[in-house]
Amino acid sequence: MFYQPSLFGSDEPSFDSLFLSASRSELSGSSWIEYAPGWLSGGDSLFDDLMDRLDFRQRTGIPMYDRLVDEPRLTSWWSETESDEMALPALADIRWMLADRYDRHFDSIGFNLYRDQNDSVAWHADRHRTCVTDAVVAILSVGESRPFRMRRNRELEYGKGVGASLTWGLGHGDLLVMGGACQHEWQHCVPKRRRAAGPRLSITFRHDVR
Ligand SMILES: O=C(O)CCC(=O)C(=O)O
Repeated sequence: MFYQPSLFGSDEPSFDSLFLSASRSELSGSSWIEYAPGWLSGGDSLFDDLMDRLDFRQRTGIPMYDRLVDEPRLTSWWSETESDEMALPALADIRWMLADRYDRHFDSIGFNLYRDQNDSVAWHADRHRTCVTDAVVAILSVGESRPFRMRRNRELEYGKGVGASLTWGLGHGDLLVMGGACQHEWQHCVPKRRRAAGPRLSITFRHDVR
């Protein structure tokens, strides 16, 4: 069954409130991933709406090996403490739906715009692991499909050899949720792509961000 928020016209975004396509994978350690392909439909109008409303910027001075570089993507940020809920009306129902399913109060949303195949984010784990032990991070992807990769955290694996990485192809309307100890035991990245790619927006819901 698809629930339809009342914001848009005929192709308004709707999401699978029963999470029928969701499947959970237990990862080694005490981490898990839930992946719901096609969770959102009407992603085109959501993409357009967010592009109109958000201000994106490029972070600079990001350490990369022995250099400081410009981050190869654009970002924007919404937080409950600093912004009005109605600044992003299309996401209000989605935020509450995720809160209900994952039992977390998602108080901030990060937006990452990968303009083309050359934009990417390097291997990392989310920084708010320093204040939350069992973080749930929900990523809703709209626009071009990009691979989302995960590998065991290299610091934990030191001396044990390099394990294989796991890959999900995150397409238009797909939802991927990381939970348990993912931000401690695992790292994730979105690599550059060789093949030409149009824009992709990842909408990343986090809780207890301080
Ligand atoms: O764009 C994505 O799917 C991942 C985003 C991410 O890992 C981050 O911003 O920390």
